[in-house]
Amino acid sequence: MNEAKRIIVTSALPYANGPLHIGHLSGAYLSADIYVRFQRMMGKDIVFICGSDENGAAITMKAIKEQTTPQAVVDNYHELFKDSFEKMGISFDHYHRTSDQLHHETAQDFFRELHKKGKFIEKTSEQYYDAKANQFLADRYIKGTCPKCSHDAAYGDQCENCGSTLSPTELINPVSTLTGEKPVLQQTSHWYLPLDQDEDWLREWITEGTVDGTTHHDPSDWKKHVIGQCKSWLDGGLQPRSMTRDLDWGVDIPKEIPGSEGKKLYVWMDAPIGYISSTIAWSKQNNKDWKDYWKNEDSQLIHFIGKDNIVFHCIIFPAILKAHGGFILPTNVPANQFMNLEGDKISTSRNWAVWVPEYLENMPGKEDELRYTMTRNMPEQKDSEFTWTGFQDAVNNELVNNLANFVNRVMVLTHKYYDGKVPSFDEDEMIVGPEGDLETAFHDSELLRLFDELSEYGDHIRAFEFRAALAKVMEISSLGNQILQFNEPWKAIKEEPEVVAVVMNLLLQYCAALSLAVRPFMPKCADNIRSMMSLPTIEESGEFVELMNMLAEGEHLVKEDHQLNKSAHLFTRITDEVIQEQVDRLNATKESTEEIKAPPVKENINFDDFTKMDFRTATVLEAKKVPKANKLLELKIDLGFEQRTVVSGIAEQYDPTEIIGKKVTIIANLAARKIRGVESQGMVLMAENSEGKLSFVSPENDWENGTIVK
Ligand code: B3M
Ligand code: ZN
Repeated sequence: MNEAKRIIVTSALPYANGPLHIGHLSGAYLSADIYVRFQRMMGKDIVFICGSDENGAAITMKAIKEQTTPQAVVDNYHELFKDSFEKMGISFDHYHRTSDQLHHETAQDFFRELHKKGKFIEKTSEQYYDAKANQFLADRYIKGTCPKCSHDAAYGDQCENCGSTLSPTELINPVSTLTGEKPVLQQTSHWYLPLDQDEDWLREWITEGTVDGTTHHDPSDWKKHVIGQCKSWLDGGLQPRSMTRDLDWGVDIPKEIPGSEGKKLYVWMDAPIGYISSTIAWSKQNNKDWKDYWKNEDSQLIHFIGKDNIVFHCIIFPAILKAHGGFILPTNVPANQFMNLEGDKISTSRNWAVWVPEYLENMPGKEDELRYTMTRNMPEQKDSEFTWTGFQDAVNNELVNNLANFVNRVMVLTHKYYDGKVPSFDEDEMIVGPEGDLETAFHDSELLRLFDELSEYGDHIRAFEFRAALAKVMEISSLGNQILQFNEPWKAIKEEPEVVAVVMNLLLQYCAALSLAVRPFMPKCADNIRSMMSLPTIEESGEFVELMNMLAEGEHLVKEDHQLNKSAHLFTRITDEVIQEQVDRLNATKESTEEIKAPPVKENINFDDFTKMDFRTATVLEAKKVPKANKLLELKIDLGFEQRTVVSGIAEQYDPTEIIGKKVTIIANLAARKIRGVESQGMVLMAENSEGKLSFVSPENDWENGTIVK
């Protein structure tokens, strides 16, 4: 794989129908920002693209609910997003919007090109029509009784009570949410993308990383859960997917195409094209050619998204790009898993979230603290958890006690002993290293240690392992604290001033290196360190390359006699009161849940009976529906010492794609039995609540598969 000349990075376009919450940040925005800031410091030609996703039924539903217009809804959230992203330091090169005319034209040109090339198949089908509203109804505009659990307010596409995926015609007693009328089935035609015809090349591209036998990327660079989800979709068989809808809001089908009247582009066709229209807008403002980034094989395309968007970015959009022709395909789609909140899934409808605008209002000036906490808990490989006490611990025990404390001590001692000037020193002086052993004045070899640590840091970021890269930064700060602790300059200054000079000079090099390493994660903290040290502001244009060259040459990052500015505290402690306030605020919004009525306990068994059962931890590797069995999924489970097939009755609540990588508990010595023709070798433990909702019983820690549960 040759080095990319250009990189285009996109973050999922947030739906403009609700504020951003921390789950959005951890999923697609903070991760991308860390990566882009680092690559800018590597001197890369990189462009960071996003914008508001303003089309689709979700927007018009919100407008109806708020008795306003779709444009008013998207205008409000578009401004709110821009403000939130800017304050959180998400440094897009261009933030566009899909209600914009340029986007409509770009998306229409895309549709026109596919239509001209005969890439669509036109199909007529029956859809619900509301005669009073005089329009066809999108799935979400239809409500009725769920055929699976009899919940009386299921939507046309999904029952939120039992989680079943539905189609509108399955609903019992459907009504239109627009007028309350009973809708009638009417014929309508749409343009479908025959994804079934893309299955072969998509499978090759996803699993081999090749296109028509030519290497495109290395699949081992992709996250396993992303590939696993794509394989599940491919194994399930791709179906033709309609790329148009009967809607009154969104991108018109080009007027010259017969039958286009009243039809709009499917939002998941138009939204990803929003990345391209946003790049076009950016290129116009920056005198660049957008085609260099989207149509040139020596460019790389990287999509940052949450796991619920994987199929759209790894299957549907690549199929659209390939159908159009001339576009590059994504080199990587490092989708994150979900961030949960205080033991529960973040939920917009249940208002169970830490909303970014609220955080910014309640915790002014603490953007870097949130960036730090979100990164150290980033759900890179599996779902993770945000808790307010965890936030407090991360800030107080790590940012304050480690990083801020280290930089402050070095600054204060330099002012105290050398009037704030970087001291000169004797190269041959002995000092105590971070391992606590007395070593020769290894000042320059110590700089090589910094070089090694920062090389690993850079490798982690390039591999989208942001937690590990951040841990490296904190490790360097800890090493610095250890050198301080072992050499005790406050004592040695009288008897061995020459030792103190080496130590303080060295630790000032550490601080200068940290100011750059911190930058992608906490830009304000980085600027504060640079300003305290009276070093040039970071412009994010190749500084990291320069740093590494200097360290490799043993060159000092701050020169002798360089005058520091006054020292200041980088972070302050978060008090219990502040945390309690956030927890109370969160709980005040949580709707009360009915009293859970647990079924009676079964009759007792003796301990010997219990010891006969062998429970183990395991991971779901693959999942697919069992043909003709609505309730069943066939799972491939990794038990560590072996892989097994297990059939599980969870298909009505879990989509195969969303459980790849899930940690589960299974009973491993249950005799194998055939279920609908599939031999099931064990059983996955599920908790079922009083409403019939299911939940996995997962181990708390991420230990090896096959761990005994007793
Ligand atoms: N707005 C879905 C979401 O916000 C959608 C992303 C579009 S990226 C092209 O999760
Ligand atoms: Zn249901």
